Amino acid sequence: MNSGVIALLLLLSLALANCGNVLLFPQETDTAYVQLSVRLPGEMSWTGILSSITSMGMLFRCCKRNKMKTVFVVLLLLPALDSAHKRNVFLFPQETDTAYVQLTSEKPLNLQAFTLCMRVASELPNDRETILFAYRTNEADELNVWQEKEGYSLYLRSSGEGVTFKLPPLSVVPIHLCVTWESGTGATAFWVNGRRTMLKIYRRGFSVSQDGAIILGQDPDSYLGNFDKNQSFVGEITDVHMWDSVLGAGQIKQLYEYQDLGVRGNVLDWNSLKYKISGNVVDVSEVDTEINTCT
Ligand SMILES: [Ca+2]
Repeated sequence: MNSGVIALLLLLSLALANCGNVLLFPQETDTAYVQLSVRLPGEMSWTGILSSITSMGMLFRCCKRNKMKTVFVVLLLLPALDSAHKRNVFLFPQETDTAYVQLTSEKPLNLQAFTLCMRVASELPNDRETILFAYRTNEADELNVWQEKEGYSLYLRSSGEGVTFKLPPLSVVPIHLCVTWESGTGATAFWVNGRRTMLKIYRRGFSVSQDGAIILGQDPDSYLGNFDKNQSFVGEITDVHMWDSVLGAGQIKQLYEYQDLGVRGNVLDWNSLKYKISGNVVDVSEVDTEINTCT
């Protein structure tokens, strides 16, 4: 076995160890090629291109040791595109006191703990109060999340006494934002792109009450009413999930990194979301692809 073949085998093994498909074109020819086919994944409504490699044997047969003068090695690391997911993005194009989306939860929001996550982007200035999530009963603002001048805030059954975390303001690049709270200790934290803030103690011993309305886009000062244009949300919101427990750091990091698109909130599940749009909210359907990686 000459040194060229050994080098090729070494490159091949390194590439395979890296978990990619390797196309090896051993010599100049006018016959060897790989045709890439188009596959329609079952149940998916999009068209994807997936490499279908069937010619490796032919390529190796083309290699004649005594004629090997020039070696071309092409390493194509092609991750397998195994599945695609459609994702709704709610786009709030302008300040209004009419546009909002009402979400229907999977279960009542009588909560002693929660994790609430979303992906959100906005160009609104942070010297303005901007509602990010509102859950209001007939009686009170039960669970509200805001962007305010100082950062992001959580308010439980109050519009005046919240807990605020100093964080950079929203921008046109979406961030993955979560807030976690649990009644036993009152431990509260925000999570930005998978990273937790320091904990703060808020509303220890409290319970969130059921029978409210969940809305995105507006802050209701009464049940589904009394909106204020200057507090409305402008931008895009997607991937809203809510759990009745505090998720672990690893799970939140996975959500941020799209590593587990099977993770679904048991209170709000964006993958099977039931919602009703009022006013000027654009519901954009985005296709996202889960990329399998090898370990
Ligand atoms: Ca208000």
